[in-house]
Amino acid sequence: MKIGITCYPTYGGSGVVATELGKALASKGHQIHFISYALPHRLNHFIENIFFHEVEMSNYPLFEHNLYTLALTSKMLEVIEFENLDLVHVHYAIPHATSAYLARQILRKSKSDIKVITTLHGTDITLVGLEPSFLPLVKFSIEESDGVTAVSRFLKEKTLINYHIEKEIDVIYNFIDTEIYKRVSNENFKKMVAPENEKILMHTSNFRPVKRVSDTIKILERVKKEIPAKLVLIGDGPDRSECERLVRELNLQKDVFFLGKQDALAELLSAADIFLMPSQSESFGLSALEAMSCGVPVVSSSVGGLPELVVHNETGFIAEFGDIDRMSKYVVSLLNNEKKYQTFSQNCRNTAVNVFNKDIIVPQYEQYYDKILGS
Ligand code: GMT
Repeated sequence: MKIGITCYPTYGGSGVVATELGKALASKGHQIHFISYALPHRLNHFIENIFFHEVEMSNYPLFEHNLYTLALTSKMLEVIEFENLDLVHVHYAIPHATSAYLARQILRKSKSDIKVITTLHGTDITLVGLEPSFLPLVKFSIEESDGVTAVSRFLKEKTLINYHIEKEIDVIYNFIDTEIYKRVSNENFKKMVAPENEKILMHTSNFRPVKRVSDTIKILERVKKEIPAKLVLIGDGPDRSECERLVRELNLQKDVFFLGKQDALAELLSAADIFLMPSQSESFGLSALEAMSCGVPVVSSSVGGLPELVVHNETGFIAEFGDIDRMSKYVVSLLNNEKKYQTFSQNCRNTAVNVFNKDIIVPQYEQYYDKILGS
């Protein structure tokens, strides 16, 4: 199959899923054409069957705001025609689903056709998509897509309810390469962070307000009263300065490590005892899955799609978002019970391998493509 994939090329989870999907499909012999404004960051070396097409932006002085949606449409049209694509699969509805819709309509004028599949990831539906300036267009673009998938049951239900849509939406969960995300020895890092063998709590995110990163610091403060512990924060974003300020205010400078953006995540996650995800909204929680695949139990909020991933009292614990006391108690109780901890850790790895494995989920996308192309 010849497939066009459009996604945000940055560190966000939707871009990661789109890029890993493209790589997995390419390894199975499909020809994949990424169309975006920059090279997705996980495509940093040559991979057979993968091509990248950069969307060029005009800087004409009259256009005070950039017209990316239109430039993307034109690039999609060019690639669809020149490369003879079978379908375009866009990740994150805004504005990608709208550009793909426009491209398809333009092609229909010249009697050719292309199938458009939209995968919904999160805030495109639960947050920014609901803003009045986007809502009608998001609803329309979803309704007009030939196929729509969502990364959790929660997100599917939210889409149908919030946008009054009656369309069939298939749930295809996010996936993980369990051969890359697995526990490896990382004694040097452990020694650096926890020289006295303290327990290590970890969190990775883009430090957006919705992630509630400051809650992880408040959890550490409470946990430390019961067990010697450290906190490692990976990633960067708007809330980082505020978190650094909170660390100083609580006098936790020696206990909290800000690593910034990192690539070798499996090595870092392998050093963790508990992964924290106290988000206010989370349609799936890909970084929690990355941790679970490395055998790290998760203590998270119970919002969105998280309960579909973090099974309470099996692979971790969930609590209402903002309930820092309860999350801290869960961390302490799990870290104090070695037998239970080992069972949870094994459950996490098993869930990643048996439920969310790349080899299980990627064929679901292939079957979905066949279904849409045959319809
Ligand atoms: O929706 C976002 O905030 C951005 C998006 C991304 O690009 O990181 O994150 C969403 O998609 C991920 C991949 O499917 C999910 O794992 C995240 O849970 C989801 N984020 C939210 O729902 C806040």
